[in-house]
Amino acid sequence: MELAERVSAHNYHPLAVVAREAEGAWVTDVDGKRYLDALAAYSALNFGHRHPVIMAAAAHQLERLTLTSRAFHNDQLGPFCAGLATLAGKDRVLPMNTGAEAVETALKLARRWGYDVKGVPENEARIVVMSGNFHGRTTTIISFSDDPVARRGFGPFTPGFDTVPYGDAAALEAAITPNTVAVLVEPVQGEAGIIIPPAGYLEAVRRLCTEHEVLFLADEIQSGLGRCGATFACDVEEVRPDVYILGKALGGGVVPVSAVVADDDIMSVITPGSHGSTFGGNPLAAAVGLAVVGLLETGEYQERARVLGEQLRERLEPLIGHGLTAVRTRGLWAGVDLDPSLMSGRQAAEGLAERGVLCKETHDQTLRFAPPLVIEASDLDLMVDRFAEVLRA
Ligand code: IF1
Repeated sequence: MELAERVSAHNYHPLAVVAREAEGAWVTDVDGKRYLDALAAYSALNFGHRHPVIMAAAAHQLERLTLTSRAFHNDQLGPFCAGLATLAGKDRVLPMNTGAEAVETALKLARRWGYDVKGVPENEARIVVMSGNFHGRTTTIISFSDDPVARRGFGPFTPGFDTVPYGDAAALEAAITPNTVAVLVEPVQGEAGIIIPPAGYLEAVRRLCTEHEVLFLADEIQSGLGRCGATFACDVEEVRPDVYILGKALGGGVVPVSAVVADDDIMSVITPGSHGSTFGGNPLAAAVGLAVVGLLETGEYQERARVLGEQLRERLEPLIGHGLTAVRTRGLWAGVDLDPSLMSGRQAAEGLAERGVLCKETHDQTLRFAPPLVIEASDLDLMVDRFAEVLRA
């Protein structure tokens, strides 16, 4: 820990836990202490640490071919894109690596679609984004963040974005102009504290986008791939966006894998040489991504998230008024607001770490629970029992 603090940039303030190995929902530190992982790398570990199916796919591919660049084909990209496109009910996949790259890709896709298909005048495209959004850390993405900590000292910023209150369909309708090409929205806001929009909001976004010929870009990087009790968070409201933006768990917790998934009438505006990435769609990433698609095709993990999420909600809600002021859940994902007079989110996370549970606060008073979807029901109870102990301490 001291070495890392001496030689790596201080862009994080980690808990004093040094992980050495992990399996499933459990992490072991360098002293042999075991922790239950209630963060799952912000939902990048939906299938747990080192899931055997994912590790087997990675090991097999490591023995054959790891990288070619996109200058040539490889035998893994086709099957991966076909599997993911089918899972999403779309025609085509543009593979990238990190979530931010997929968000940037979707923004470029929407702008070019606006010019080439919708007929918006060049350089006049507008994209509507939400208050409280988190879509990544690139300069363009923080240009439309409303978090001063994410923006300070990083200007000048990219123009072309209009912000509306999250969950407010009327405000969204008012913000759409003839030059609006897309709406970018998290179906559930993660960093904001697992903020669930009012019932019917995602349907309203869908209706408004259809009426005004605007692309509905769903950032499912954190909410997708089983976390919300369905393949995508949009599925919970039976809404189908024009573009799925995926990442995190798509890489199985092994390598960064992200993707933009859409039909041909949108994806066809991307022509050879107009967008790319050294590692996007590499054979190792594609092999792991295909294994993840295979895990999601059974529906087993979506069901687990639903059933365990219900157990989590039933265990957390009685704590309202006993240390908590609010509980928000969707699938196996919970945001709880701590009573400020009791403790901060950081203090709660530290208390949980002392009791062998890894968690992370978001902003000052909110703690988020996002254990791997492979967690045992008994371990989920243990997680809440430890949390109740922290609140009582
Ligand atoms: C950090 C937050 C979570 C995301 C959504 C895109 C991205 C993310 C909905 C970008 C990434 C990560 C980034 C990481 C911590 C974590 C995070 F606290 F930052 F906001 F999860 F809530 N869309 N979220 O949640 O994906 O480029 O990171 O692969 O930056 O501290 P990425």
